[in-house]
Amino acid sequence: MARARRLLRENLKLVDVVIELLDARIPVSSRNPQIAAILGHMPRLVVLNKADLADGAVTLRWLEWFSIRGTPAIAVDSTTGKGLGEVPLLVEELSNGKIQALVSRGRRPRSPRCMVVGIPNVGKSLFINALVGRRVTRTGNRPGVTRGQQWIRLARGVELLDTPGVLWPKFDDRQIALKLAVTGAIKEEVFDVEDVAAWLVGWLKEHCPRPLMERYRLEEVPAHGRQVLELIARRRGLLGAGGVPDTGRAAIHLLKEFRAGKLGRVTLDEPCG
Ligand SMILES: Nc1nc2c(ncn2[C@@H]2O[C@H](COP(=O)(O)OP(=O)(O)OP(=O)(O)O)[C@@H](O)[C@H]2O)c(=O)[nH]1
Ligand SMILES: [Mg+2]
Repeated sequence: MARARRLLRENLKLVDVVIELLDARIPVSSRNPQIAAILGHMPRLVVLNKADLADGAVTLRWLEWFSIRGTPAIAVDSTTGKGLGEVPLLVEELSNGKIQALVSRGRRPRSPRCMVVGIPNVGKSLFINALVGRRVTRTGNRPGVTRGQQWIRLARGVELLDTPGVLWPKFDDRQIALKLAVTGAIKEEVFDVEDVAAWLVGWLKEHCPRPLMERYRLEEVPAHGRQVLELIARRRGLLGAGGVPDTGRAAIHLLKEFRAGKLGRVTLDEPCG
C-alpha cells in the first residue's frame, strides 16, 4: 500500500484533473476519507459509477448535493457507456485554469491531462475501457511514471493516464464496512457472510421490502435476518444434511443477486445536510 501511495502521488503530479470514481449506491462509503488531503487544490470530477444499479431519484439528489458544494459530478453506467460522453468536455473545462496559467507564464498550450482514482472494485478498469472505446490511440512517446503506463487520447485532445490510482476505503465505521461488503468493494470473507447478508435483509426490510418479498415469495419479512436467510434457502433448495436450510449458501446467493441488481435499484447512502 505504501508503494501504491507513492506511485499515486507521483502520477498526480502529471495531471491537471482527477476523476474520482465513486459507487453510485454508496457515494459516501465508497469515498476515500483522505481524498481532500491527497488531492489538495487539484480540480476533481466526481463520477458516480454503477448508476444502473442505484436508485435513480437518489442519484439525482446526490448530483445536486455535489453541485451545491461546487464539485462537478456526473452519473454513469460503464457497462453500457451511458453518461460517459460528457467526460472529455468536463475535463477540458476543469483543466482550463491550469493550462491558461502555464500559457500566461510563456509556456505553449498543451493537452488537458487526467487520471482516474477510486477504491477497489468501483469499476475503474471498466470505466477507462468504456471511456476509451475503440478510439484508443496511445501517445507512446511520453510514458507515465511506471513502465508500461501510457497516455490515451480521448475526444477534445484530452489525455488520460491508462493506469488508475487505487485508493483505500474506510473500514473503522461498522455501517460503512457493511455497505462496502454488501456492494462487493471489500471481500465478504473479512466478515461473517451471514452477518453481511442479514444486515442487508434488515436494510431492505426497512427501506424497500417489495422486491425482496417478490423475488423469494415471502408473505412477510421476519424480524431476524437469519430467519429470512432460512426462507431464502428453502425457496432456492439450498439444503444441507437432513434438509436443514443452508443459511451460509443463502447468504452468498442473496449478495450475488443484490449485486446484480435483482433486488431492484438500491442506494444505501442518502445525501443529508
Ligand atoms: N452494473 C455495473 N457494473 C459495473 C459498472 N462498472 C463496473 N462494473 C462491474 O464492477 C466490477 C469491478 O469492475 P472493475 O472495472 O474491475 O473495477 P476496478 O475498480 O478496476 O477494480 P480493481 O482493479 O480490483 O481495483 C466488474 O464486475 C464490473 O463489470 C457499472 O457501471 N455498472
Ligand atoms: Mg482494475
